[in-house]
Amino acid sequence: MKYKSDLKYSAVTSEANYLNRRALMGGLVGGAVGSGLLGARSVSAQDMPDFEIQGFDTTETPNTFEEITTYNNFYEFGTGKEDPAKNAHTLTTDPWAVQIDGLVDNPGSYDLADILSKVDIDERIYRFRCVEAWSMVIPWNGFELNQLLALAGVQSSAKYVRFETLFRPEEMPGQKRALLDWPYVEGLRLDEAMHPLTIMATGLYGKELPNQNGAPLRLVVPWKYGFKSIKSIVKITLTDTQPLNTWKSINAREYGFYSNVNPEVSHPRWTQSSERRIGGGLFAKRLQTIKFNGYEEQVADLYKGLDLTKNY
Ligand SMILES: Nc1nc2c(c(=O)[nH]1)N[C@H]1C(S)=C(S)[C@@H](COP(=O)(O)O)O[C@H]1N2
Ligand SMILES: [Mo]
Repeated sequence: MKYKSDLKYSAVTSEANYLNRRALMGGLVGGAVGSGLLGARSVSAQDMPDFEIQGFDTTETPNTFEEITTYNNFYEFGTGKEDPAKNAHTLTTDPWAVQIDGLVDNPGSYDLADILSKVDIDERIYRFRCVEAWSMVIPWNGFELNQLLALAGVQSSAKYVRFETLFRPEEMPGQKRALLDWPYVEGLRLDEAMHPLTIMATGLYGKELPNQNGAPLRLVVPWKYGFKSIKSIVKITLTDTQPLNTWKSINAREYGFYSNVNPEVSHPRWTQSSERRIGGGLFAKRLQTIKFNGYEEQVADLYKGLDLTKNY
């Protein structure tokens, strides 16, 4: 699927009209969101991002290593965007094992080194969209989660996959505070987990995954809001019931289970129709947010018959 670059003349015209309408509405919209996350500046025109997905990769220029590793969400190391880069060096990531249990034929503790000897590591340049309405483009290294699930042997009664982050407050100072219910938990439906876009990342820019990005093993699901992409995973459970993920457990009105990127469903406190690309500079136009973060062609089939305004 292409964006912007393949727009026909008629579409370009309608985009210009759209931008004019936005400009006219600017004052009104600016007032309406004045107290929210986007309130600091009045609403400016949004750019349609210029990209296509070729194979697995977006054609957009990736963010720099510096940007990707110094602007993070990892509450185990603090709630500030710069905290994880400052604090996560305390985490011991070797040795590392992942407990795989529940509805699998081969439950047990899987040593990470052993896992890595049995899977295919690939590079994936993915769009990444946080629920807070910022985005990046990240060149991950990793393997498809379906390869790990195949090693474990998923039983036919399994419908969901539940993931847990390490709980080690001595090394994860944020876990000493009752900020979230620790450990951080996430979940996917089994078909989402088996999708070839869903990866376990082990690196970025061809280097080992920095601790602040979820070393040594983190989930990446590029069509969902960033909080689904759980970091530093130590436990994977196959189950027949929908797992309760951490952010939904805290505030189910604001954060759901599916959490598919959707510009049409606003967060109760801010719009999801646009996003700020990290590294774009202070005066960059916001980018339009794309349904399923640009991966609609690849994943829309998973949600046939599901009302995504209710199942957010
Ligand atoms: N364990 C854990 N995983 C987590 C988080 C967290 O706080 N703890 N934050 C999530 C959120 S909100 C986002 S946007 C991404 C950020 O990933 P990045 O820092 O590698 O860009 O990690 C997600 N995974
Ligand atoms: Mo996020």
